[in-house]
Amino acid sequence: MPSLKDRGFIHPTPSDITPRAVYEGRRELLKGLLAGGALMALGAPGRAQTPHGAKLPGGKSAVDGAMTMEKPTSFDDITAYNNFYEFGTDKSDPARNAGKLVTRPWTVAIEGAVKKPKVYDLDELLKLAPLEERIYRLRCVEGWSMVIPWVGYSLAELIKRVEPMGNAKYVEFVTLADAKQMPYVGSRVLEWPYVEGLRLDEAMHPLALLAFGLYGEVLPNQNGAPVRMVLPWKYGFKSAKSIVKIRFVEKQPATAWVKAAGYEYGFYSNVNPNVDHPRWSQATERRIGEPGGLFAKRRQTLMFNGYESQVGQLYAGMDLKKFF
Ligand SMILES: Nc1nc2c(c(=O)[nH]1)N[C@H]1C(S)=C(S)[C@@H](COP(=O)(O)O)O[C@H]1N2
Ligand SMILES: [Mo]
Repeated sequence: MPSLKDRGFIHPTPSDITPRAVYEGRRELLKGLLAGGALMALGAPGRAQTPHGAKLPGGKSAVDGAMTMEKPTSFDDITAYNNFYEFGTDKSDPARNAGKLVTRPWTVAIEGAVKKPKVYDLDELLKLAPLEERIYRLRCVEGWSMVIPWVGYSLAELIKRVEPMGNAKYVEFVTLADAKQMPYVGSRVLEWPYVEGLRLDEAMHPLALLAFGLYGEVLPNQNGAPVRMVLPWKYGFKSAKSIVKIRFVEKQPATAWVKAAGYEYGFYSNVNPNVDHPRWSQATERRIGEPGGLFAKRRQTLMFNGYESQVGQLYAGMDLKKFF
């Protein structure tokens, strides 16, 4: 099998990523241009401003670990610095290219080993359980992190209703792959659709969130509208965006990143500062939006991204170097 590099792309190393200082510089430039009213003349500037969406408030969550005390990253950073490869490989591509994604009507098909398979309409899904606010840390495998106030409910709420059968051992998430709307679907960056997966007990954990919004508003398209997963103890790529199908299966799903580079990205991909990526350390991380740009002090990455007391039991007795 050809390596990702031969196919023209590889999940970037931290040094490949647009240096924050450059990115911040562009922002300052953009602010200056806005102040001077010169934006119209410029065409497409470096940073697209995301308009605010319809309100979607969430109530207080009683789930243990649902509310980190850390300061949320700004709406502008959360919506301008994204990985969503269907829309491009630069951090600024999703904000630029996802604006026209049609997110209504939208359905999510529940299939496979369940007693009650069903195609849910988005509006039905939104009413399935009370929406909660969950402030989670998100740690990307590339070595940066954010704090995001999501709106959604535990995926377990949906799983309970469809009644998995005894042979349902894993859950597979299949996301939209529409080349007409997504310019990189068809490119050789990854195999499309983008597929992710969890063991059923991971999927049932109350922290595993089915998210519909952030900052009390419907999800911006670049953040995975209209519905996505958020798994705060795993690297960001496990949290599939723009989900169209959830399948209950007996065998471990073949996920997009494992297929692309299984020696670098494992099925579990729990945040673990003691297991390095083959090409870089996972011991520390850079918090997006903190002053200092590239030279800001890096934070220590925490085991299971700081959610060890909540999720550690799921992995009791497992060799985490082997099951990375
Ligand atoms: N469908 C899809 N989901 C995806 C991705 C993607 O490329 N396609 N990227 C993942 C990665 S690498 C990260 S870090 C998170 C980023 O989520 P955010 O942009 O909301 O912060 O989304 C994940 N979900
Ligand atoms: Mo990521």
